[in-house]
Amino acid sequence: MLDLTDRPISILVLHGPNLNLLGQREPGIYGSLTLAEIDRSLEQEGEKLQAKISHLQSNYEGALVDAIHQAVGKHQGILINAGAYTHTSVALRDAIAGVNLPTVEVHLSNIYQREEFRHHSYIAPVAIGQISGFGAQSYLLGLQALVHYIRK
Ligand code: CA2
Repeated sequence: MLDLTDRPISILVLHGPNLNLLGQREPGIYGSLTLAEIDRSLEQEGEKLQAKISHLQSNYEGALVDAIHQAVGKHQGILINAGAYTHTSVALRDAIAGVNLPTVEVHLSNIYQREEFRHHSYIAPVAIGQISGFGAQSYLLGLQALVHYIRK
């Protein structure tokens, strides 16, 4: 018999612009793991949480908007590091608000300890929560929080 914890959950992980450069430059700010390594660790964490992970990185705002729209009916939640679009994109915010899927915003760095322009997030008001400053661990913490939120 199925109980709530047995429900199959599928999570869409979105990485925004320049995150494909991870592990190659700026390890002091963003850590030394590559994006592929972060995705692999999310898949492993997903296995523990019984959640399937699909991931996409794009440097194009419209591609991220399209992926959010296409998540409806396919995924139960979104984990997003929108990169610099966090601080600029009304389009991403409107897409997240429009699909009404629980979304967790994550950042590798602590955006509030950095330049003033990084302190504002267009995503935060439409996300169920935000995790910022724990390096690659931010993604894992975000995934745990999202899956627990969906199952509750
Ligand atoms: O801390 C984060 O995760 C950020 O979302 C990363 C974005 C930045 O614009 C946000 O303010 C905070 C930048 C991602 C760029 O990643 C790079 C990785 C290696 C080398 C250069 C950029």
